[in-house]
Amino acid sequence: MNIPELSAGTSPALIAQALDEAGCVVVTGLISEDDRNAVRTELAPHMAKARVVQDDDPSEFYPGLTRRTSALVARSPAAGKLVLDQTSLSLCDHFLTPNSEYGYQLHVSAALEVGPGARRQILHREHDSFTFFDHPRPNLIVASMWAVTDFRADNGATLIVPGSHRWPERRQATEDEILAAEMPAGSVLYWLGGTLHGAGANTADDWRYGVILTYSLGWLRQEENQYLDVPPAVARDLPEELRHIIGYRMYDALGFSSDGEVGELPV
Ligand SMILES: O=C(O)CCC(=O)C(=O)O
Ligand SMILES: [Fe+2]
Repeated sequence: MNIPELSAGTSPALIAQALDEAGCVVVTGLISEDDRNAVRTELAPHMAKARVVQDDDPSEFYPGLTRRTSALVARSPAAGKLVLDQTSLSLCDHFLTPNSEYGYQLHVSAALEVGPGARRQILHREHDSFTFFDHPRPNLIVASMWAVTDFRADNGATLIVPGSHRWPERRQATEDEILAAEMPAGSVLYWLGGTLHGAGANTADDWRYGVILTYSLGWLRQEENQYLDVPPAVARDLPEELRHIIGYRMYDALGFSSDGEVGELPV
């Protein structure tokens, strides 16, 4: 099975169909160069502080020779714009709303740079924390990786196993089933919570720069604690839709707070 590739402007229904069938899909041409540059510029002071581990520990989730920063909604308005991208939201509507009638939420935000010499990341599934559900698990997560630079097989493009979202838990991927999601800067790779994937090894001289944004059902615990990463004093000034998607709102009876009328910030 291959990674389907579609271009921006393709109907949301066709993108959703490809993602459903393969468990992954690349959509090209979704972010402009200006927006990519804005993300990099806004995050640069935070990336500069990221510690790059030189001695790789093979059991660590994140390989050495990589750089990461989170809390993107607080740190980068340009990344906040990506969180609300219409293609992403339409995929969340399709895959998450049936299991989460009061809405979905941002689950993780991070900029991930893979440096020369970095090893391959351990293949994993984004929904691995939700062990309560038996395999194959229901749709809990939609994930996206935004290519800020070109993603090539030799500079650490995300590795993905098409079709693995429907596999039994124990089935291991063979090498020929693991594909590099090569895509030009400005593209996005989408995958489902059950699809096996991980960052590729970087055998080239340049750093691969990607922004991962994942979304989950509104009644699950978020992987990134948005209330700490985007505290009320920051959330108050965000566009309402962005504040809502990071969790400053009620999900039915869940999430009230004594300070807000319905679990939302007073504005
Ligand atoms: O960096 C990548 O290509 C993948 C990262 C990833 O899968 C993760 O952080 O969960
Ligand atoms: Fe992942």
